Amino acid sequence: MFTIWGRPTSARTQKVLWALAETGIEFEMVLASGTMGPDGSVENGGEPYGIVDTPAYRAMNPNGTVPTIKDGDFTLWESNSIIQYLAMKYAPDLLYGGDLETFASASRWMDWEGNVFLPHQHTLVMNLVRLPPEARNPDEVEKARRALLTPLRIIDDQLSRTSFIAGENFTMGDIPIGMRVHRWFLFDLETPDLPHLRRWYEGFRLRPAFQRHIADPALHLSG
Ligand SMILES: N[C@@H](CCC(=O)N[C@@H](CS)C(=O)NCC(=O)O)C(=O)O
Repeated sequence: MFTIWGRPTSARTQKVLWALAETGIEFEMVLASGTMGPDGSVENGGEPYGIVDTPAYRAMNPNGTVPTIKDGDFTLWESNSIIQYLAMKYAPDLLYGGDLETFASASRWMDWEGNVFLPHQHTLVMNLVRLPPEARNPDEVEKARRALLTPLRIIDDQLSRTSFIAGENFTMGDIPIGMRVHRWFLFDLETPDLPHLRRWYEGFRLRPAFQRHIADPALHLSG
């Protein structure tokens, strides 16, 4: 039995759901969150899904964050580590071509997503979607937009040389950055010409796993 605890609007949960759908394994999802629930975010008066503050959940994930997975007796948190686990256990050929160097290259882009792209996109999410309108800061939005232009160009440059982020085939490395790039376009901010990134984006958007768990704008734009 494979279980994931998370919420559908969480970027980190979405990445894992995309990877799970790529593997095709059966899983159960338990809705869990301290900050959002069925009626939106706690910031906007909604009730959270909960669970993350219970002793049973904290015993699995002491951070009280989502996602967490349980595969049989094995428990794991940290979204990108979960994706790497899924890749190695269930889909090495599909998610890294069964090749160590491709795995390392994809893994590097996954770290980069968390270290370089995510902090600025988090600012955008808060100031465009999650915070109540009176608490949003347009200067912060512009600063974060500008800060993301460099990483977007780095992705575009990589994709001018390879079809996908870690080589000629789709890998697990495309999942975290792909989700972030989708969010970037949904925010509809001023964007430079990024022809290689656009070509890659138009391609992976057709994947059924992306369509199922990432594509819907409401998953990214509802606070
Ligand atoms: N580095 C962790 C971060 C986990 C994290 O902060 N998740 C967010 C959702 S994207 C969260 O739990 N937010 C609070 C909540 O929903 O209760 C990971 O990648 O899994």
